[in-house]
Amino acid sequence: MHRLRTTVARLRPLTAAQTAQGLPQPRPLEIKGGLRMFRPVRCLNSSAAAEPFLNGTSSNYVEEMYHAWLENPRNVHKSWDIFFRNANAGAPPGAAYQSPPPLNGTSQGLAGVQALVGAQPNVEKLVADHLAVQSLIRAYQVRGHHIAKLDPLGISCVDFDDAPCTVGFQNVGHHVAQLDPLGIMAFDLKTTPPSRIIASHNKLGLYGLSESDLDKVFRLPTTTFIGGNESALPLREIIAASRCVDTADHLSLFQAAYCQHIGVEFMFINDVEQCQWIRQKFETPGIMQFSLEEKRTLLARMIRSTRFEEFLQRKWSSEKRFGLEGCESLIPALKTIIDMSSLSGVESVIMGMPHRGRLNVLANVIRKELEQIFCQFDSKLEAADEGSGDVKYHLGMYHKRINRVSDRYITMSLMANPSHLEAVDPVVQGKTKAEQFYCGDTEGKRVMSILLHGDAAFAGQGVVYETFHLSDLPSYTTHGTIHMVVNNQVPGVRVQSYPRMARSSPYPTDVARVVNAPIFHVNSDDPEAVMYVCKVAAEWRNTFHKDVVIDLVCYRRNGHNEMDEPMFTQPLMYKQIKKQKGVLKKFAEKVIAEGVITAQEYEEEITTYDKICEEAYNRSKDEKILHIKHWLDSPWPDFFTLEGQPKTMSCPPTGISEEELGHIGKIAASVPVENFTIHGGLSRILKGRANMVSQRVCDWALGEYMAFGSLLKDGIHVRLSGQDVERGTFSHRHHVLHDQNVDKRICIPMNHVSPDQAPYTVCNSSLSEYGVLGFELGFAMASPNALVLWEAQFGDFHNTAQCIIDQFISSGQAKWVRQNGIVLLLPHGMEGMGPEHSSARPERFLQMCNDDPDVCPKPSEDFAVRQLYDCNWIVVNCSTPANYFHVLRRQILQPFRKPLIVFTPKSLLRHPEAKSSFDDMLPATHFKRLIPDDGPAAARPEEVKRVVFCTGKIYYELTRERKNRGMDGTVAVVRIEQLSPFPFDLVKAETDRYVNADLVWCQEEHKNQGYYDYVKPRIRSAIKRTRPVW
Ligand SMILES: Cc1ncc(C[n+]2csc(CCOP(=O)(O)OP(=O)(O)O)c2C)c(N)n1
Repeated sequence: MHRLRTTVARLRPLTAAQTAQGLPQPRPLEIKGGLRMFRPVRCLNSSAAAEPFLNGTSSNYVEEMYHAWLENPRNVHKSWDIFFRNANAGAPPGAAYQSPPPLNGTSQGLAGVQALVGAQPNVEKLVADHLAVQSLIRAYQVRGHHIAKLDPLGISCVDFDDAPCTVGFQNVGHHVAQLDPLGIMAFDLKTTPPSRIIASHNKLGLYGLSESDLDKVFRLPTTTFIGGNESALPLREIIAASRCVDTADHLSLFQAAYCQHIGVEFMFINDVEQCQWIRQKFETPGIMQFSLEEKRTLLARMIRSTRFEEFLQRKWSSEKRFGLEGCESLIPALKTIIDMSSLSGVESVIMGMPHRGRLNVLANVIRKELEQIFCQFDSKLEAADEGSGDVKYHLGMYHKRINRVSDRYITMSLMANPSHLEAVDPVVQGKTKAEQFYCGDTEGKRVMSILLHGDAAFAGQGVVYETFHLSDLPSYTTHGTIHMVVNNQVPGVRVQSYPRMARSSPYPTDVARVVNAPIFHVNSDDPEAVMYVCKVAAEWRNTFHKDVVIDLVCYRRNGHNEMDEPMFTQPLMYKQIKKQKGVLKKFAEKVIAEGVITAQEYEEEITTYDKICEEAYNRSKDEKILHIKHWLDSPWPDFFTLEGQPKTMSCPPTGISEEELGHIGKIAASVPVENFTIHGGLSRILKGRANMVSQRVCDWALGEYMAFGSLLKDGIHVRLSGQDVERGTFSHRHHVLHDQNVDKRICIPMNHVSPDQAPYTVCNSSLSEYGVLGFELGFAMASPNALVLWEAQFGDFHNTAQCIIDQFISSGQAKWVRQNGIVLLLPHGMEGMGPEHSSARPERFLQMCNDDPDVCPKPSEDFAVRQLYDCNWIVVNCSTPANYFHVLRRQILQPFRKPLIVFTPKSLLRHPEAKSSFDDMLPATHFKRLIPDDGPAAARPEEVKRVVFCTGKIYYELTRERKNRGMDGTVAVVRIEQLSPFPFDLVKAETDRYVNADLVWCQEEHKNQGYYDYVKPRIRSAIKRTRPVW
């Protein structure tokens, strides 16, 4: 009760008139920025109802009353006056108090009580008014963006529900609900103060306010910066008055902050500090100011952006170029982000973007030589290397240059991307993470990413969501990405007409809300607003290292491409677009009127840039050959020769010394940290490993340990990522040990192999295949000196990442001359899990191999390596731990990088026969592409009636059956361990040995699945079709 009354005293509103008339000790009226500002005034001689006598603990309050009374007894209420007089006269504690005198005369008692009761509704109104104003303020913060003028065409079709919506407890109450049955929920949601808010524009009545309240002065809550230095304002200035006001001069402060060309969506963020930060950036009066220099730079950038597209249009009017017309502000937007980031210490920016505006970004942001861009429009240009066609809008780029604003070097790379929209998002994240990792940038202060999106793709593609969900995971975070949505309000190529048909969310950006990324919607026809928003976004990223989204609301002046007729499907929109004055023109007129630049200077600037383009165009005619390798987003300069070739065409043996095997084996069987208690079951597993080491054998997990450990020892970073990879889905790996007594205490023995080893990263991923595989692919792009592996929990799950496999992994080199050594581990085997959950679908991977089934490559000394160099990827199914060990090491020791697909076993992980001796892993040993039969059949090959070729685990079933049937001497079982590139030479050698045998392929998969369709024609080619293959 005491608190409420104290608050009531503070909240009492004064009308502006009262304030100006000078009620007790009025403070001066100030004029600021054309707005009247009122200082708050404390009224201490308020009514008995407003200030009933307080007992108890309000010492501050009493003290204030006392000081006010000392100044002038009339400043305070009669009851306080009597109290202080009595107290000063020496009345004992408790005796100084007298009941308040009645307001209407001298009689006390009932009349006094009635007076209090009668005044109560005023108190309630007082409280209600202030709460209403707070609600209104919050409503602007929450929903101001709904009425912001974001659409440059003024025809926005996004229909926001104007019905009252309550937030507050309803919105954030779930943050404090006790949801975790264990009561140990680690997730710490900071709550915004719960309150009930009705957001609706110009509906004072809904808040219990009326026009007569507009001149009352209200104290501002601490959750707004709208008052600048003032802590109270008249309602009229806080919010929009009931009648619509058009000119900026007459806008209310909240309208100016939230309802103009910038719409800020942030109130869903559950961090008070972050919300306050954003409020300060957008509410502080006069905060959006630019220097003359900034305005000039902005104009120059707008000129480049606009004139570049116009130049292309003039020169190649009948070519597709996916131009930026209608969103020319994108270029200054990106450049502002890069300037700000460079100023704050960022040295490398990695970007991913779709086709629209890509050439402009290459020319004016990355600063690729213009002639290199123009020459690509020449149809006679020949490719010098293996890269393939239609790459103009897909090529990547890497460029280091001085940033003029910060005067510091900055490297910019634009990742090559496929047509599949948004597929590049996680790849950019992975590459960014890798660059951060390799330069020790643990907080993302030196390397950052920017992702550009189309509005339809951002809303529609699930990988956007998957990528957002990586953004705050320790092993996947890139410490904040700036997302820029080129929202031209045309959701699709040409078939769909309205956003209403393309998504179910009001904005295309709503997906970002799941990670609490603030969303800044901005009208792209206001370049200054765009620049401001970009500055804030860069500062946000630099301050909080979290994702942020800029929704650049624009339009598409042409169709999907320049050849398209948009009027077919969007007649009204395009009528409006035809009338729309270009943004450059509008902005130039504005800054010329402001005196920032003269009309003549403007024309000169245009002429200068046009001349630059013209000269580059002339030079471009000299380019006869297109070198796609000049368009690499991640060059590996020391890995190749200057000509971009492998330094050798041989691969050293992949075995390691006995001593090294023993040492790594010991680490794999130990807990290399003191006082660390592991689970009893795990102790048994480690003991089993120790036994194997003493017997000089490896099972699958130990073979993998040997490969990883030895590479780490040689300074090769190893990163293994995927769902449950730390333990291994089949509980065989256990690379991360957990202390059973200390929560979250872990130990990774692999990081204890050697003092100067490379770090080992093993990380359980989120439950995503598309996003995580894309991420790891990007990680593997950053450096050739890392073994990056992604393991599917079960092999069939790779199909949700099919886009990354099809678009990047299988075809990346052919399209972009881009090598990548990513390893896919795909548990495979028909082991009782049903038809859709057993197979990693080897047939699909084999179908995408580029080796010709009908052509046996010529035998040569470096046959095996050359075959690897020529293939698009390597597909293996190893039957022994030793071969798995070798193939992993070969990935790094071979002089180039190729993706490696490994079908890994399930039951073989614990199969007693699926073990390898150390002898098979010693120096001079290597990966066996084919393992011949080494039993009685091989000893007397002429007696063999049948050679059974197979791959993987079925070998063990075949040999058991052969033994059971007493056929060891008549049936040879040959394992093809490397399916692609196909070991034509070794298969031929085997068939030559068994001259009297028929040739059979055996697999556990159905005949139209598995390997049969791939191997059969190749075996036949290997033997020149001299014998049938069954
Ligand atoms: C995954 C995928 N599906 C479909 C397409 C075909 N496509 C190319 S551009 C485009 C429209 C994309 O719209 P939006 O994201 O709004 O970008 P805009 O073209 O309008 O800039 C579509 C559907 C594609 N490239 N990728």
